[in-house]
Amino acid sequence: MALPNKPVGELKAVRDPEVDKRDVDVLIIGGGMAACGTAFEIKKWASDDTKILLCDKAALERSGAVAQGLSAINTYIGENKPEDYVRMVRNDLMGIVREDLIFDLGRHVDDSVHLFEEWGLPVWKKTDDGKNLDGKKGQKQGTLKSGATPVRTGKWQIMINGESYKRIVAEAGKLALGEDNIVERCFIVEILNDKDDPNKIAGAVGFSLRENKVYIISAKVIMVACGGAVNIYQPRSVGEGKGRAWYPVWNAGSTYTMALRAGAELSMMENRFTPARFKDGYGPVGAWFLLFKAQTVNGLGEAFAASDEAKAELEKYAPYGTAAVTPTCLRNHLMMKEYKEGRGPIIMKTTDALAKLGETMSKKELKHLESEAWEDFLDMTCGQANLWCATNTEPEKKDSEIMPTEPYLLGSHSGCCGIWCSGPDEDWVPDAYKWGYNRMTTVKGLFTAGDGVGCSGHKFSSGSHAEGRIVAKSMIQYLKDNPDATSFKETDQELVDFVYKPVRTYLDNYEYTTAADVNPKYCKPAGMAMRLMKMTHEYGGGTATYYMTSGKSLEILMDLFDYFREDLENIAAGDLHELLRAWEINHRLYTVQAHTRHIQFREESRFPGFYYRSDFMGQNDEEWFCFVNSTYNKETNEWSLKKVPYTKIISD
Ligand code: SFD
Ligand code: AMP
Repeated sequence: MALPNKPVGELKAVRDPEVDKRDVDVLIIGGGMAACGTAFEIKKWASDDTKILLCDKAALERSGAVAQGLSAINTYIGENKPEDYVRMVRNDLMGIVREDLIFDLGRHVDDSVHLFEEWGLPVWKKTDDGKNLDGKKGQKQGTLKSGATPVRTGKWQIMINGESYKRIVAEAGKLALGEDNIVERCFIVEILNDKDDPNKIAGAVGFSLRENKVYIISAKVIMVACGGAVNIYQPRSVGEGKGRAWYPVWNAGSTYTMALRAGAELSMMENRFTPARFKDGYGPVGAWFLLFKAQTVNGLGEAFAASDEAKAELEKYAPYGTAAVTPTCLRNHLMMKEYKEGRGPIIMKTTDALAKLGETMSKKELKHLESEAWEDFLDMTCGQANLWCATNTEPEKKDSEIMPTEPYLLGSHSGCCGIWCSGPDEDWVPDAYKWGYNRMTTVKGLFTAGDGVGCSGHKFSSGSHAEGRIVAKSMIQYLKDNPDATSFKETDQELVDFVYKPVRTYLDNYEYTTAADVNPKYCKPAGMAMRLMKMTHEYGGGTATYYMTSGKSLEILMDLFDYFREDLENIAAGDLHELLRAWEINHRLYTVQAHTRHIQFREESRFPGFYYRSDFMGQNDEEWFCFVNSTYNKETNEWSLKKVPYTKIISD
């Protein structure tokens, strides 16, 4: 249950918090799409006496990437084949993906979409004469499960009225799991390993955002699904626009950091996502490209993406660049080329697109189309709609600029970084890809889903939910095989001291100066956040350098990370939200270190448009057509990286 907000101000942190100890069989960390899938599914497989706990740093109804809602479900297989879904994902991610995980997801995802509709999510439908019906009218056409036709934007995407998407999905998860088994406003800081087997999990530690309380949780099996990582690079929106980003600012790389610190192997952490978005408001472009068939032009008004020069550029990246749908990174790459050669900005011709669609519509239908254009943003990025209002932008009268954003790390959207997981234990899955329990990481008892699973992008909201459900079944299977209690070596006192260290640093030193934020004895999270983002922005291929980095820049960055890590020991927090930010910075640091170390290791530019190595431009299939995996040793602060072979399962 979530505790209510305090009537005024922040809750001051105290030196000695209360300790709340829990002993459960299953711990679910996170409350997003994946975790809600697990919450919904798990009791079906567990025995009645299985103790399950879910901890979310926020409130399930509006937490994670779907907080504001969404206007499309980007993975619905429908009339397509899961094999073709694998081919699409493989092409979009430049060839190196885990086809077992993707196929497994593709064959299960539609069931989650059918459930969403059953729970009340309005899905747009096509009429027999090809018209689009949304809202209640769409619902009257019948359900997808009963054979109604969705409004497809692309081959895989369907339109929804999804402002309340997360509330609907959370409600079902909460109901199935029971509110007593859910702790909201609880930030998990660290996963704890078993005292006798360092490659096995035994619990986790976190703290409350509403009370001075530390949670110490023993668990036999854990799922970590805390989404991706945002604000690891300086965003384009700074100063007055600070806080705006496309992916959810509150997802701080906790998935990757907690897993890597527990010893889990990561994979393809070099991959990132720098989505083309409506400039400054970060409004998504998918509906504009696919549903409204809008075109982009450069600053000279040229349709640059269709030019002969663009074709020649894409041919360099065949077979991906020459495929029917250009991979996301290469679409960006073409834009970056325009910017770099002085032909920016890039303009989305919203006016032409709506005018063309309007040619065959009545006045009423046209009005409805215009309101759909607004709803696309009001459903999932309402800041973009605000920006349109603020800048007198009526999309039918005035075009908008689009631009690739700062880098985000994620494994569920059009990126594929994450944790190296076992695939399904089935005979068509290569031995190197499976070790017993589907979606278990390389640490015994630690599972992940959604943004956490590496090498398997394009799951989106529906796929993340479906993957959470796959994990539910798999965790219970693991629990049945491993019923014995686990225990960690840390004492309660050590764990409290660890989690509340920033509070103690603050209380010990704040009286030394008159301004709480300026103190020679500590650093505050706000300043550390800016410092981290400046480092990665300039040296790690941020927007400052058009996503370009090099061996030398990365070498400097690694040094800066070391100083940063030392200073993090002196981070201070005066209230509970500041304590949250202190730990978020810590999680961001480890995540972005993993990211840039992978970029350093992979001596090629596999994903042009997402990032470039100036010293290794172009792809080098001979040496680098493989996964890059890494591990971290928290006792020695050492990273190890290696190449892992790729196996093709689905033919071209
Ligand atoms: O338009 C801790 N996504 C889209 N998916 C679609 O299907 N259609 C779209 O239209 C999509 N688009 C889109 C999308 C996302 C965003 C932000 C926008 C637009 C603006 C992607 C999906 O949303 C995404 O794939 C899934 O949500 C991923 O699911 P998951 O479960 O991996 O992550 P989450 O939902 O963000 O949840 C994370 C949870 O973890 C919690 N958390 N809890 C405890 N301790 C910690 N340390 C924690 N750290 C985080 C969070 O509170 C949250 O509950 S479009 O662009 O294409
Ligand atoms: P976005 O709004 O960019 O997140 O995209 C939503 C969905 O549309 C995702 O499945 C994207 O892969 C897809 N998409 C976006 N833009 C294009 C495009 N220009 N061509 C093909 N697919 C696209």
